[in-house]
This record gives sequence, structure tokens and C-alpha cells, in this order.
Amino acid sequence: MISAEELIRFVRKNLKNKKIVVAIQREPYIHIKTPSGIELQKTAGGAHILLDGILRKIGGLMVAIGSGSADSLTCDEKGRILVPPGEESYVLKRIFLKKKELDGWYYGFANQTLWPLCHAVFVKPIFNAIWWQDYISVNEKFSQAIMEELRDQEAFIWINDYHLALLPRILKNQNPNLIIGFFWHIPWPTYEIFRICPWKKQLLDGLLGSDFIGFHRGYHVDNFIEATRQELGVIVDTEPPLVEYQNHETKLANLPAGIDYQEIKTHLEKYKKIDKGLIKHDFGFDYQYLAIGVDRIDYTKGIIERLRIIDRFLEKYSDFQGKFVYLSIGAPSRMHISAYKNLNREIFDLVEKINWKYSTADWQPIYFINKTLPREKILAYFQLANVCLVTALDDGMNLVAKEYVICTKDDHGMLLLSKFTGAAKDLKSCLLINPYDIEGTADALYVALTMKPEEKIKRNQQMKKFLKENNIYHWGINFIQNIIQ
Ligand code: GDG
Repeated sequence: MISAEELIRFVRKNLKNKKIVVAIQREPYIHIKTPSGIELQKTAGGAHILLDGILRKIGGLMVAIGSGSADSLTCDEKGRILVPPGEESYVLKRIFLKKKELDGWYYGFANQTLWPLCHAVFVKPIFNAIWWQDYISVNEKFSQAIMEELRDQEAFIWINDYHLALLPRILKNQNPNLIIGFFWHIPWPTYEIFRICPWKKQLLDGLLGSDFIGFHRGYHVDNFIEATRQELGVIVDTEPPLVEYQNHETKLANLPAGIDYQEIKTHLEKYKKIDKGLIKHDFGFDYQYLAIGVDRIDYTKGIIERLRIIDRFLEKYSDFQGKFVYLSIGAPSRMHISAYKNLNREIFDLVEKINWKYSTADWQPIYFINKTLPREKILAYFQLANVCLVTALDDGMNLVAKEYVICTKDDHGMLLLSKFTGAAKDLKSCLLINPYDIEGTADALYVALTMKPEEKIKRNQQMKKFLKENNIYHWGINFIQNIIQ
């Protein structure tokens, strides 16, 4: 297992005195006003958890959007604050946007154009020229915020995700000596889908300002290469993948993200002696079999399909009625977008319908907790759950699947994982399912719940070994190595 110390040594040796800058949409820590004063909260979601884990070890600067009600009150006049509290290991620089910019850039172009364009979930992307203008101007704001901190300093810039596709080019135009790596955390669609975007050339041009672009899976790289070949007529090498465009080379690779194995283990130490009493205490129910699902509420995560699977499971394997409970933790996300509001409503309706169908005086099959819970609590619930259901319809990686495997007790936990997640390629010993196949997945749920303990131990240990070896620091070193080589 690669340790944090190895990552630190690697960075010192290879990046020397370059300033390390991470650009990302969401900040890992927000400050909010409460009746009892200002409180700090950790935010839910994938990419920034990974980058926070890395910066906490190597230090540097993270530039992200300020989104908490007390964010502006807690940082200096340049938006900077040392985080995390007590550790103060890196500087978070917050950018504050006007509502219109947030609507156009984040809720509009990023999440109603690029997000559905890149996920194969049959939600139509919306192409709106005003959002596109806001997308350009917010990418420019990120560049200004970064340049303000850098001046003439040498730097290594790690840009993240679909919110910032234009930033590499903007930065490179200002200072060609900047070393720029980009990680695209979501799928890259096939060319037949990508080509419908009116601003496809500009997006590719923006990204190709990077020296390196990483994706979670090999087919994302292939799809990206095909888009550049078709749209820009560029020269492409495939072994190793490299795009030559405007006298600049951009290397490409698939680098599936690993997670912080040790951080999770440390959290679990605190909950060493937990038992079912924790669930009774926190949610008020008893169970014989516990299934868990944890997601940002998003139509890509297959939450509706999961509820239908549970319905079919209880119908078909009726012995489990009265004994089985599904705990669904759904952190609200992107609630200003109507597709997300509707999905929330649809989930509540379906949960109510299924609970009404099966409930008895002292049992109901589903508990839907529609809020963001503390991370250590989620990890503790993972430990107790007999099954974790990850039914995403298309997902770049899916960190929840990996977190569950690390947390689960070997003899009683089993992951049911959608084949359509990036994680499916790394977690080969779980039960892989097609979430659109309700009948087949209900059967797989039964298989998971009745699997022999020896079988579960064997499977979980294989996956834990993989996750331990391919952890977050392994990913961080790989990412940097790909750029500086
Ligand atoms: C994007 C890509 C890719 C969830 N609810 C709560 C909470 N979470 C945490 C989970 C996990 C993270 O949020 C979700 O990560 P995912 O990977 O599952 O999903 P996305 O947010 O869609 O992430 C994805 C990822 O980027 C990284 O590259 O894997 O494919 O879509 O860590 O545990 N955390 C807390 N409370 C909650 O209620 N504290």
C-alpha cells in the first residue's frame, strides 16, 4: 500500500518548489450561519473528497466556489482560509459568484448540458447560448483567481471535472510554462452523442490546453480521442494515447481513482463495537437483514430502479417480509433543477407506495433519509449493512461502492454493483448487476443475502486487497507522474 508519506516524498522530489494548485467546483468545507453561530460542515460528493484527501497531505491551494451562507465571513479579503480546522494543511480560496453566473454556469451548462450529455441515461441535454456565455466567464474567473495567487511562480495545476473544461486553455494562453493536468471525473460519451453539442470544438480546444488529461476508464479515453479526431482533425497516437494539436501535446490515460483506505479504517476504529443498536437509536427500527444505499440524489444513480428492485424482491422472496429493511440515504443535490426536484418527488412517492404495499403494524421495508449525514455515521452504517445497493445507470467511477467494501464486515456484507459504473472493473468479486433488469437484480439481492459466510469473506478480501493497493495516494502519484514524465 502506498502511504501518504510516499506521496509527500514523491511530490517534494518531482515538483520541487512548484506551487500546487487544485481547481474544482465544490469546496470540501463550507461555513454556515446557524442560530448558535457559524458552523463548519463537510460537503457530500465525489471529486472534492478525493482532492481534499490529497491536498491535506501535500499542502497547496484549492480554488473552489464559496457556497456556504457564512463563507464570505470566514475568509480573508482574497477569499482565502486555511483548512481543515485543527489541521490547517492547505489554503482554500473561495470564488463568489452572482446568482446569474451560478444559474448559467453550474445549474445550466454544467448540470443541464454537459452532465446529461456525458451520461448514458436518456435525459436530453439542454443547449442554451446564455448558459454557455456564463460557462465561459466563470472559467475565466477561475483563471483570474489562480493567476492572482501565482504571479510569476512556477506551478503545477490540477483541474477537475466538467465544470472547468475551458480553464486549461485560458491558463496556458496566459503562461505556457504552467504544468496543467486535468481529471475528467465523469464518463466521456461516444462521438455520436458528443457531436450534438454546438460548442463541442471549443470544449475540446479548452481541454487540450492541458498537458495531460486523466479519465477513470479506458473507453472514456477512446471516446475522447475519437471526438478530437473527428472534430479537430488532429494527429493522434494511441500507444500511449497522445493528441497533438496546435503544436502542443496532450497525453491521455485512464487512471481509475482509488480511495483513502487508511482514513476509512481510522474512522471505523471509533465504531469498533457498534451493533444493530446504532440503527435503532438513529432511525428507530429493528431488522434482521439490512440493505443500504447512499447517493447524492441524481437520476444517474438509478434510485428509482433500486426501489423497483426492492419491491420485486419482497414480492418474489416473501419470506423476507418483516425481516428485511432498506435504508436509503439520499443527500439532496442540484435542487434548483426541475429534473432533480421531480426525481425527489418521484422517490418519495414510490417509497410511500412500496411501504404502503408491505408494511405491517411493526415493520416497514424502506426508510428514506433525505439529508446529508456526517461521513463517520455513513461509514458506520456501511459496517452493519448486509448488502449495499449501487444501481447507477452510468457513473464515471462511484466511490460509494469502494467505501462500502472497505467498511463491510467480511462475513456478512456483500456489494451489488451496477456494471455501468467505473468501479465495476475494479471490484470484480462483488455481484455485478444490470439495474435495468429488475427481475435479475432482485434475484441477485436474494443471492447476496443468502450467500455463505466463507464465500463473502473470500470475495470481500479479494476486493479489499485491491483497494488497499490501489488507494488514493497511488492515484495521486500516477496522475502527477503521467504529467511530468
Ligand atoms: C463524481 C462522479 C466519481 C453521499 N451522501 C453523503 C455523503 N456522500 C459521499 C459518499 C461518496 C461521495 O459522497 C459520492 O461519490 P460518488 O463517486 O458516488 O458520486 P458523485 O458525487 O457523482 O461523484 C463519480 C466521483 O466524481 C469521483 O471521481 O466516482 O462517478 O459522478 O464519498 O460517501 N457524504 C456525507 N454525507 C452524505 O449524506 N458526508
